[in-house]
Amino acid sequence: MNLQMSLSPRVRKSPYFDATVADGVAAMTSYNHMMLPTSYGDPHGEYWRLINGVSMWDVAAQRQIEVAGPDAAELVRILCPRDLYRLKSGAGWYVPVCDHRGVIINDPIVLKHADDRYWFSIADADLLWWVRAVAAERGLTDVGVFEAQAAPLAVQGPKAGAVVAALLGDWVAGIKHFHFAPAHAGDIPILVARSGWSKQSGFELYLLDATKGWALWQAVKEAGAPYGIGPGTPNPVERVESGLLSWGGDTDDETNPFEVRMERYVDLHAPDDVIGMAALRRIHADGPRRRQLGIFVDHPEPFGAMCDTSRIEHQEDVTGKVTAHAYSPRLQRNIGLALVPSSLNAGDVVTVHLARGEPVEGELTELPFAIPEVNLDSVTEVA
Ligand code: THG
Repeated sequence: MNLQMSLSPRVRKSPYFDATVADGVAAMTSYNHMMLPTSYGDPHGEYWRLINGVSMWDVAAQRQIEVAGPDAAELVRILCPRDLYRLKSGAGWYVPVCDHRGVIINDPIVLKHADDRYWFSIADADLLWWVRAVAAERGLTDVGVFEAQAAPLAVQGPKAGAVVAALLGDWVAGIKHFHFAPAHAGDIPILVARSGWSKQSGFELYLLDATKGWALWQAVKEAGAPYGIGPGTPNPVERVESGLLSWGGDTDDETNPFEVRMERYVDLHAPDDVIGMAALRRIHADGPRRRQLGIFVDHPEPFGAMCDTSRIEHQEDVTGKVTAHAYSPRLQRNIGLALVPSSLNAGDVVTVHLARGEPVEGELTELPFAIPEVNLDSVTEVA
């Protein structure tokens, strides 16, 4: 197949675009109307670099919706079903932004810069229009809502801390989980945060001057060279192993936070005027219809990172779906994320209808996947 995706100004380039091309990016997707690298053509190397070493990702497509002004705090409070009054300046929180039905319409990290200034670091859905509409409908007029010029570059993996310390100084070791601080990489203004879409630890560098994408990429590459840094992308295998949610992939137009293990990010005692609160309380009281679990899929061929969903069947009338498939090199098994009726449990055996071929057997399991303690270097050798 020689299919290409056409580009136009509607699908924007990241400030790191030229640098990722120079380093051999092989595939991209569109995310928040921006190109997002998804492969450098070496899935095996990219996975193990993240697990054992350090990887750098152009995640500029994680756009920042800034909410700033005297009404900002009130607007953000109404948008988030979480006890945000406890969020401190310089920290971020993972939040399920819900509609009036309690359905997740985005799962951003909310970064608080000051009492009157916030960023929503968004997943792939247009939150800007929602935020503006809610502001207008609730009479919150003294607030600006716009896309900030900030472009995250993720540095992820067990050696990420050493690389970011080499780049910015040892003080970065003092940054706590999901906190952030202003910094300079040489003359490049950034925010440095301890966050990132992997469970291998790491940082995100928010570039604040879009003309310096090439320069920041090269600076990180140079600082990381002694640690074997290489380019990567949000990893489709590690994220399934770790059970990290991909909005729009693992969620659909009916998914609420309780179905996808986000209960701990919902405050059921939030005030009644928070959007979705009544629905969330009702869903919580009734019990959610579905639940997200991991699944082991019994298939002889190792899965590539397939985007198709697969239908799950259990005793004919009970159905669900596999929303992400991956071959886990550490478990040496095909795994996936499953959205199934709440009546199903870890240990239940189901039938999986893959996009091609005969139906196969799957076994549901808890998330995140339990990765055994192994000598990772030796696994790298055999895999
Ligand atoms: N970083 C930044 N922005 C982002 C993402 C990111 N925007 C898009 C997308 N990712 C938002 N979605 C997520 C999903 C999961 C996590 C972060 C953002 C995440 N979850 C951990 C978990 O579920 O175990 C930890 C959550 C917590 O500790 O509160 O990290 O990656 N800037």
